[in-house]
Amino acid sequence: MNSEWKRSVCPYDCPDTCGLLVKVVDGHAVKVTGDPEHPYTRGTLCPKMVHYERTVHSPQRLTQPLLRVGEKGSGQFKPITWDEAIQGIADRWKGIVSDYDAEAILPYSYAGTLGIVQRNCGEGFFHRLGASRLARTICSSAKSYGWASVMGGTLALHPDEVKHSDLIILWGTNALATNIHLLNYVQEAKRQGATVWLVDTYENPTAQMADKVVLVRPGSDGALALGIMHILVREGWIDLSFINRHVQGFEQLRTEILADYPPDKVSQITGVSISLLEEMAAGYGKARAPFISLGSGLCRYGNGAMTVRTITCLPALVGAWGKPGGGLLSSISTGKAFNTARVTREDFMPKPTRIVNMNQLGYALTELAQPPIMSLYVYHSNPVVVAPDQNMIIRGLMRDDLFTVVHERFMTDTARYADIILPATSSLEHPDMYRSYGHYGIQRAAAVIPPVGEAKSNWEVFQLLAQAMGFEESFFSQKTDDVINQLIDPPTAWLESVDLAQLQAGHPVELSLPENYKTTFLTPSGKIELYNPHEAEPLPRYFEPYGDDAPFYLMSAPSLYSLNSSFNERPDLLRKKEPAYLQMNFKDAETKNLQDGQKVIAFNERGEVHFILKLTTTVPPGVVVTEGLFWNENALENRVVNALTSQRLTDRAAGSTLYDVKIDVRPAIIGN
Ligand SMILES: Nc1nc2c(c(=O)[nH]1)N[C@H]1C(S)=C(S)[C@@H](COP(=O)(O)OP(=O)(O)OC[C@H]3O[C@@H](n4cnc5c(=O)[nH]c(N)nc54)[C@H](O)[C@@H]3O)O[C@H]1N2
Ligand SMILES: Nc1nc2c(c(=O)[nH]1)N[C@H]1C(S)=C(S)[C@@H](COP(=O)(O)OP(=O)(O)OC[C@H]3O[C@@H](n4cnc5c(=O)[nH]c(N)nc54)[C@H](O)[C@@H]3O)O[C@H]1N2
Ligand code: SF4
Ligand SMILES: [Mo]
Repeated sequence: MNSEWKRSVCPYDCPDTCGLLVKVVDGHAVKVTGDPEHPYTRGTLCPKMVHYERTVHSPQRLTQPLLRVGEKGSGQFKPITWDEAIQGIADRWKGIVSDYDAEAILPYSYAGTLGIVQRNCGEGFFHRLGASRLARTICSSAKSYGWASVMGGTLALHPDEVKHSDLIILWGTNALATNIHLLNYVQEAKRQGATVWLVDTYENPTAQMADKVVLVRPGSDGALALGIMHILVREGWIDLSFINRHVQGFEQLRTEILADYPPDKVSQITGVSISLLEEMAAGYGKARAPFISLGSGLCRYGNGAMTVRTITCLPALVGAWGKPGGGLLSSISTGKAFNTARVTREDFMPKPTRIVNMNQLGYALTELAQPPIMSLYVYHSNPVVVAPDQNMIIRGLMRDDLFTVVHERFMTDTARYADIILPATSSLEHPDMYRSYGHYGIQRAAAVIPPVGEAKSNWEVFQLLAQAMGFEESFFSQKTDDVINQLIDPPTAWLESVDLAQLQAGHPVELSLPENYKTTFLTPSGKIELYNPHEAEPLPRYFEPYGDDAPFYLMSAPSLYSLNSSFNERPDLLRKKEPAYLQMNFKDAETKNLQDGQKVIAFNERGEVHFILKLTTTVPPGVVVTEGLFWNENALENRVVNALTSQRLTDRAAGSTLYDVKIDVRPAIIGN
C-alpha cells in the first residue's frame, strides 16, 4: 500500500482559499484536512471540505463523455469516446462558423474552480475561435465598481487587521457560512473587547456572534451609510486632519448630500429606528479603529454599485485608514501578481467580438439575433441553477437547433440539457495556481491523484478542441505546468517579494504589502474620492432598488452546507442542509393565513417555486429567506429559487440583481 500526505488548495469560490493536506492511498484521496502551515487558514476547514474525498470519489462523478439520446433535459445519454466527442463538437462548430459566424457560439463559465489556469484557459481558446465573449458579472462586479469609484486601485486591507479593531461591522455577510476564517480573527478581537455588529436584512446565522444586529430594508444600506455620516458630521465625530490630508470632496458631500439625510428620513427609508441609527453612528464615530467587512449581498440590487460606493466613504470620515485595525475590507484583488493575460490571450481575438452578459443567458438563448446563439459551451458553472430567470434559460436550452456542450464533474441541471457532456477532473486531479479574494496567500498545487475515469481538465479539453479546430498556435500545445509557469515567469513586480522556490514547491506563501499601503490611495487624485469627477453622479446619494410590485423581498442566501450549487452531490451534506425552506415572519404568515411547515408556492411573473414554510422571528416582516441553492432534483417541484430572480442588471458594471426581487406566497394546495 502506497500512502502519502500531499499538499493542495481548496479550489472553490470562497474567499478563504484554504490550504489542504490530502492523504493519498494507491492513487485515491482517502482523507482531507486543513494545512496547519497555511498562514491564514491555519489548518481548519469548513464542514463542506472536511470530506472532500467524498466529492472527488463520489459514485455520481461523470467518468465518460456522453451523447444525448433522449429529449433535451430528459437525462438520457449514452457513452461515447473522447475522439467521437471532440470530433462531434468540432464538426458542429465548423458548420456554425460557416453558416452563421463564430459569434453564434457562446462560452459560459464562472467559478467551479478558482485555479487561475483552469478557470481562465477557455478564454484563450474562445478568443482564437472568435466566439461571443461572456461578461462574467454574476457575483460582485458592482461591488468592485463601487469600491473603485472611491478608492481606485488602492490595495485591499489585510484581513489580519481585524484582530486590532475595537468595532467590527459585518455588513451584508453571513460569514459563518462564507468566510469562517475571518471569523476566527473576529473572535480574537472580541476576546480583547471588540464589539461586533451585523447589518443584514435578516438575522442570518452569523447574528449569533454579533453584539448588535441592525436589520435594514433590502437595498437601503446606502441610505443607512448616509444617515451615519450625517450624524458623524453633526456630532463632530470626524477626523479633520485625516480628511484634509487624504480625502477629496468632503465639503461637497457634507453640504450637498449629507444635509439631506437626517435621522428621521433615513429611519423611514431603511426601517432602522432613529435610536438604533444614533447608537450605530455613535459606536462608529467613537471607535478607536472601526473595521467593516463588506459582503456582496447588498451589491446585487439595482442600486448595488452606489450602495457599495456610499458605504466605502464611511471609514474616510473617521480616518479609520490611518489606524491599525481600522478600514474596510471589500474583496482582495491580487490579479496583478500574475501574468494572467498569457492565459486569456485577448490578442488571439480576430476582432473585438460581441459581449453577452452571463446574467442574461435566458435572453441570449431565446431572443438574441445577428447571429443567434447556436451553440453554448458550459464549463465550471451550472447556469440552470445559479443564473437568474431559470424558466427562460430552460426554454432556451430546449431549443432543438441549439447545440449545447457541458464540461462537468456531475450530472447538473445544466448538464441534463446538453447534447454532449464531457467529464471534468476535480482539483485533486489537475495542477493549478491559486490566489484568493479573502487574503494575500498564493499557492501552487500539483495533481495529487490521477483523473477519475476518463475525466479531463479544462486545459486538456481546450487543447483537444484547438487541435480538432485546426488551431496551430504553439500556445495550445503546452502542458498545464508550462502554462502555470508563464503566470510567474517573468515574475511580476509583486512576485519579487515572494520566495518563488517555496511557491514552486507547493507551499503557501504570502504576497507582501508596502508598509504604508493603507494610506497610499491609488486614485487619480491620490486621495479617497468621496467626490469623483469621473462619475455621472460625482457624489454618492441614495436611490431606490428595483423592487417589484409584490409583498415580499426574497433573500436567497448561502447555506453552510453547499457553495452556490456545488456540494449537492453529497448525501451527507444534503442531510445537514435543511430542505428548501422559505423562512417568514409570524406576522406575515398570519396576514396570509399560512401555517408553519405548510407547502407553499413563492411566485412572481417569472415563475413559481415550491418551498416548505418555516415561521420565525429572525426574518422581519416583508422579507422571506431561503438558504442554499439546490439542484432541481432536490427541490420540491423541479424548480429552484432562480426561477424567481430577474435578468435586470445593476446600476454600474452590469452585475446580477439576485437579491432585488419580490414575490408573493400562496399555499401549494388550496384548503390545506
Ligand atoms: N457556505 C458557503 N460559502 C460560500 C458560498 C455559499 O454559497 N455557501 N458562496 C461563495 C460565493 S460565490 C460568494 S460571492 C461569497 C459571498 O459571501 P459574502 O459576500 O460574504 O455574502 P454572503 O455571506 O453570501 O451573504 C450575503 C448576505 O447579504 C445579505 N443581504 C442581502 N441583501 C442585503 C441588503 O440589502 N443589505 C444588507 N445589509 N444585507 C443584505 C443576505 O441576507 C446575506 O446574509 O461566499 C462564498 N462562500
Ligand atoms: N439566487 C441566487 N443565485 C446565486 C447566488 C445567490 O446568492 N442567490 N450566488 C451567485 C454567486 S455569488 C455566484 S459566484 C454564482 C456561482 O455560480 P457557479 O460558478 O456556476 O457555481 P457552482 O454552482 O458552484 O457551479 C460550478 C460547477 O463547476 C463544476 N466544476 C468544478 N470544478 C470544475 C473544473 O475544474 N472543470 C469543470 N469543467 N467543471 C468544474 C462543479 O461541478 C459545479 O457544478 O451563483 C450565483 N447564483
Ligand atoms: S470552501 Fe472556503 S472555507 Fe471551505 S475549505 Fe474551501 S476555502 Fe476553506
Ligand atoms: Mo460569488
